[in-house]
Amino acid sequence: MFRVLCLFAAFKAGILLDSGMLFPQESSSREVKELNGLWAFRADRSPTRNQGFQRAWYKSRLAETGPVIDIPVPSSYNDVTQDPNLRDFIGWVWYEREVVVPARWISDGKTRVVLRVESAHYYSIVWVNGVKVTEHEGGHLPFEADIDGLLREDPTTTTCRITIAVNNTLDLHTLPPGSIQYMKDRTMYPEGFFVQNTNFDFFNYAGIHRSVLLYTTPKAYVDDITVVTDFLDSTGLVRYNVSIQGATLVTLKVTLIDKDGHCVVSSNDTSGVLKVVDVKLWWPYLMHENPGYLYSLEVRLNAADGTSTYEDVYSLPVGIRTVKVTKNQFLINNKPFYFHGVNKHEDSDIRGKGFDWPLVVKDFNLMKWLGANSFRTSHYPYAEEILQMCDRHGIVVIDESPGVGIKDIRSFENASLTHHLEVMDELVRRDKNHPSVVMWSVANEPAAEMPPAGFYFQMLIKHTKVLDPTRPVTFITDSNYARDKGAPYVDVICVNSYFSWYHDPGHLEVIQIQLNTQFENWYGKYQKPIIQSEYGADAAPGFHSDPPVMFTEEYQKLVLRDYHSVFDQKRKLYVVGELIWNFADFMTTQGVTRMVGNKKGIFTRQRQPKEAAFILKERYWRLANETGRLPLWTKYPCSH
Ligand code: BDP
Repeated sequence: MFRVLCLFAAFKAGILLDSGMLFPQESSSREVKELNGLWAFRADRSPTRNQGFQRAWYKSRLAETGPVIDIPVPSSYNDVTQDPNLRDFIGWVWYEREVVVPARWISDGKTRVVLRVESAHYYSIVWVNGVKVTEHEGGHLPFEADIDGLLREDPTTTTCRITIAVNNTLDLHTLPPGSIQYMKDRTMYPEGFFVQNTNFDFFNYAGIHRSVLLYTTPKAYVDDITVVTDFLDSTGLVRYNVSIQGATLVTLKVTLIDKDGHCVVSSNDTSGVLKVVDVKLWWPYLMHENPGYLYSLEVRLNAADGTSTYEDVYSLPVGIRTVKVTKNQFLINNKPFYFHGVNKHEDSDIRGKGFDWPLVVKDFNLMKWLGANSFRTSHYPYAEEILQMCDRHGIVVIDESPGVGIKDIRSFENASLTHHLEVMDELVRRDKNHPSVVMWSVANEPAAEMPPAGFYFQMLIKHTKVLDPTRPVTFITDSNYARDKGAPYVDVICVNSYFSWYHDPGHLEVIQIQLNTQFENWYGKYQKPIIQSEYGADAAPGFHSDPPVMFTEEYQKLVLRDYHSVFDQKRKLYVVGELIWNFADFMTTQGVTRMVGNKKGIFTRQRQPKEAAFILKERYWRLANETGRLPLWTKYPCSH
């Protein structure tokens, strides 16, 4: 108990942002209006990409500024038209939509109206009726603005015009970083030619990728909730803190409700510890007969100011579980947990990185079919709806920041570090309450051998631990263990390697010896648990060759087989997980090493299995049978 209290004190102190970012939800006191669908769209094709600002496109209807097209939200804009220039467009694009706001939201001065964008890549500026309401840097996390004051300026009209300008340009201090290169040789390139350079291996899809919505709360409202859980024997402990905005005089009721709707325990304090007798713990998929058990923490606040009274109700799903790391184990609820899972991307045909429920549901069904108990959000934070699915299904998540492709020494400067720390603030603020999230990953394959990397990662990891002392922190490494400047600070070593692919291509016979050396070196030096956070090989679906050659389905299968035989030796010692690269084929920048994208998926981009998927399925179910307690139906996985 003392441990929970201490952890929580630090957790609370760590959050530097001054407001919460609770997922918008309907309740007896809150309404939600999704603004998804078709938006008017115009790319600023002027040479400087600045015409929209010079001519103040936000001041009138976008269609009055020039030609507009329909673009769906949520979706990347890149792949939905036939225009090659839009597919590869770099710079500002403008979105606009007129919205009818329910009249009572405007007339009722006790209502707060919030405009929220779940994610827009990369930099966004938002106007309502021509007035700027917010701007935000970063392509994968939500931002919002209170707009009721603005709407009430003209209470006679219930329509409002929302304009969002989004710029996908990446520079040395963005996350991920990139650089713009102008080609000035007119014998080689046309006037104004420039390219966006990046050091990451996925297409820089752009646009409004997740929902845009309006939601209401009363003027006095539950702004944030933080929970930290623990248990002692059969008693669960839910340490909670509720922060409130808009009122000082408040009565509060916090009630923990079980899955059957029974009130388990309640309190009237804004923070405290709830004791749950005969607790039902949150367990990962395939580790327990009843994975993903969630209570619901209902927070009901009543407040009053001189003239009005307010009631607000918010229900937060709560999974009670612990995460700990020893020198050679990863423990969930004090039991060894072995990650047998995948790395993913938010990526699909036509939509690009646009959120799409059918895709999300298909991917969860495929992961469960595969027997995967976990995934890593390579290489950026995923939609919160995906984490909610993980909470409910017991799929364990390594939650990664967009710190991918940090390879230029200038991207380790203070400006970059400051922004990276802010992104961690936003990420932890959004995802801190998800039981499925068991570890933070601050970056993927940075140039960890560069001199400033040590300081950079020390700061980043320390900061993340202050934000959340309850979860381990890692970054994903690919570099030589002896030169890695960040590894001393991580809790779990996560290593990516591609033996017989990028090194010794075609030589399957090197895999076992090189992988063994990799593990022994890392463990010998750091004595920390290790996850093989990426491994794999490209396979063009339908390409076959025996004896196997690179890019065939046979070769991909054999790479997996050789990796697995070493995992099986080391998982008895200190290897605590294996995550295949990748769950599905995905789109990349064009280049000579990529044939219509990266083909290391065990599923195609259309989510059909390659032969490797069956190898992995057989293995993951075997691992689950050895290490977990399967629900009855899973004894016969083939029928599912
Ligand atoms: C890894 C990167 C990943 C790439 C993969 C590959 O982390 O983003 O897609 O290599 O080359 O090093 O397939």
